[in-house]
Amino acid sequence: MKPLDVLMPAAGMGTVAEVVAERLPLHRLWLEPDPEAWLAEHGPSIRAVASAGLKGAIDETLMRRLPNLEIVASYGVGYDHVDARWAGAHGIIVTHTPGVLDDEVADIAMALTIMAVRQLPQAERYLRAGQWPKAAYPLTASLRGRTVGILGLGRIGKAIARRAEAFGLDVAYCGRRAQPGVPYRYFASLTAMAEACDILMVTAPGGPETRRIVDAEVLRALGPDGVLVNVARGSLVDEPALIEALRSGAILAAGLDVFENEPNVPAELLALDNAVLLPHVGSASLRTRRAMAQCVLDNLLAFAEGRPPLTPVPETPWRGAWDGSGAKRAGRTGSP
Ligand code: 8YV
Repeated sequence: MKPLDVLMPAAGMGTVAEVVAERLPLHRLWLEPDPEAWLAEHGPSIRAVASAGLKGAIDETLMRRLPNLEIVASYGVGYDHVDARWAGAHGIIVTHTPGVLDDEVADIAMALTIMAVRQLPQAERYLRAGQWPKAAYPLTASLRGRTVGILGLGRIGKAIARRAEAFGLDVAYCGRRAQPGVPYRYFASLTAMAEACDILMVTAPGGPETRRIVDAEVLRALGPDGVLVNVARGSLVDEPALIEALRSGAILAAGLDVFENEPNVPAELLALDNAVLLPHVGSASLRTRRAMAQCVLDNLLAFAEGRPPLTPVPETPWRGAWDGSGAKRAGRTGSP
C-alpha cells in the first residue's frame, strides 16, 4: 500500500483528526504558519483531503492547489461545503458519512419540536428565576393532533418520521418526487405542505438548489399555530423572513439547530423568546462523532488499499478505475 498523505485544511469538531492520524500521515494545514507556502511546496504530494466539518470550503481553488488529489473524505452527511460536482468532473472521489448519525439527529429534531411547542427552555428559565412559587407556568400549545411535514425525506427524515408516528403525529413529506412504498402523504409543493401541516421539519440537503426555499410565503402558509424545526442547514431558510415571522406571530415558534452564518446567530433571533436555539449539536454525541470519524478513516483506508470507497456521494460514483498504485484515476482532467 502506497502511503496516502492526507491533508486536513481546517480544524474540525473533535475526534476526526486524531482518528485519521492514528493510521495515515496527516497534515494539519491550519497549524502551518504560512498555509499558502505549504500548499505551494507540498500540494503535489497530497492525494487525499479529510474535511473535518463545515469550516473551510473544499472548493475548486483548494482542489486546484492539489494536482494529485484523488479523494476527499468529508466528515458529516451534508457536504455542501465540498464542490462535489467539480471533484466528480475531475476524477476526484468525494465520500461522506451517511447512516451513522440518523438516529442522533432525529432525536434532536424531536427534542427541538417538543421544546418549541411546550416551551420547555422558557419553563426551565422560569423555574430557575424563582418564578414558580409566585404562579404556575402559563399553559402552552400542544403536540396532540398535529401534523409534521418533512422537507426532504432521506435517511434522517425517515428516522424523524418513525419517531413522529410513535408520538401519535400525522406525517407528510415534500421532496423532488414521491417515494414508492412510503406510507406518508406526499406534496410536490412546499407551500402546499406548509399549509397542510403544523410542524415544518427541514431535513433536506443544503446547497444552491435549496437556498432559502423556506421563505416568507412558506412561513405564512405554515400559519400562526405553526412551528419550524431545522436540523439540516441554515441556508435552506430565509433567516430575516423567519425572524419577521416569529416577531409578528405569523408562526408560533421555531426550533433551530443550524443557522445561515454559523457560528454567528443574529442578535434578533437571540432576542426572540419563541425561538429555541441550539449550537449545531444534532450529531454531537461522543459515540456518533466517533462513528463519523471512523467512517472518514474507513473510506480513506479502503481507497489507500485500492478497494472501493465505502460511501461515495452520488456526484462521484466509484467507477473502479483506480488501481491502488498511485496512478490517477481515469477521468481526471483539468488539473492545473
Ligand atoms: C455535523 C452535520 O455537525 O452531518 C452533517 O451534515 O451537519 C453534522 O452532523 C457536521 O458535519 C460536523 O462538522
